[in-house]
Amino acid sequence: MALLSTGEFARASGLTRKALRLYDELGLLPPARVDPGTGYRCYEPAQLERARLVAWLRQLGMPLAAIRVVLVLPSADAAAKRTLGSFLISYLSGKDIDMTAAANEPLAIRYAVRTDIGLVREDNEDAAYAGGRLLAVADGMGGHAHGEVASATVIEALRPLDVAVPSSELLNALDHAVRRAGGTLRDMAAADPSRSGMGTTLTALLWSGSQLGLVHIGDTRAYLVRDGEVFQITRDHTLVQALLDDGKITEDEVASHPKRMLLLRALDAHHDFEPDLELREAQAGDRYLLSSDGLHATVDVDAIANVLLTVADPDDAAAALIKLAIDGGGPDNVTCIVADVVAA
Ligand SMILES: [Mn+2]
Repeated sequence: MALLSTGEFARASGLTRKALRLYDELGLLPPARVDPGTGYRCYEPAQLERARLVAWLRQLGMPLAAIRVVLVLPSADAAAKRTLGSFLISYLSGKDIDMTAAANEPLAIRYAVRTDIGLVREDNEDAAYAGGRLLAVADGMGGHAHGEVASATVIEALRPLDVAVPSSELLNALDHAVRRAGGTLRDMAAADPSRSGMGTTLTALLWSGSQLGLVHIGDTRAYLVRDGEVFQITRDHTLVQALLDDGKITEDEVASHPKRMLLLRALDAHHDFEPDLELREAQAGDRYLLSSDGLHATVDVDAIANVLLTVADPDDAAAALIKLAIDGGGPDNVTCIVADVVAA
């Protein structure tokens, strides 16, 4: 079928050319084709339906961010239709509702964070952040004062995400923040070569309704407790994990392996390692643990699971886990965030 010029498409859809340009920039309504020479935009007739929907919602005064959420809803999804219907009814009756949260089951988290320098180290190079929508643990490396800078840098890059991020943008937002942090580390190392060896791990969770974005690089970990079972939901980017995966060593050999500390991936000034990114579904009743390797390198997984399954209060559980690491000799900094998912 013949493509429509911008002018034809604007007339047919009731949107101005200026609006079409804006909606393209926002990713709401990208043209079917942009001529590489002239830059002229062309649209398919089939895009008219979406354009008319955008025009109609704009006439109602619906904010662009909410329109974006509506457009990504699968049209056959009954729950999504209900959400849109309730939004429109609320909107037309003058009530304000949060479209991003309403698209999902409303969940909240009860969280606690604890960190300890341990018994051996002179600095605490771990950094953490815990807020209503964002949980993050980073373990810095690179020697005196530098590891702290690296872990704080990535946490600072993530901190602005502790707001209402639409669920369709969770992974983009996390990926973007991690890349920005990598850029900052590169700038710091270029300005001060003594910092060129610094780097950090990162494990973070970002909530939007019942959707959960997970970003992970290095050997900090995330665990999920669901239905009385404990699952490690991140995979360490370490040499020993790779050797385990290849069947070259056994679980029992990990603890005594001479290179058990060696990371294959971290966020640093020299590499462009990809973080693991994953979208997950949270449920009321879930419990999450984010922790630095000061916990799992010292405390065995059964003892960690026992605390997670038996200590009800998140802060008491985080404190009990830290105590296990200290009782085990506290050879490293240790940080734990325990978060319980509850119906809002
Ligand atoms: Mn550590």
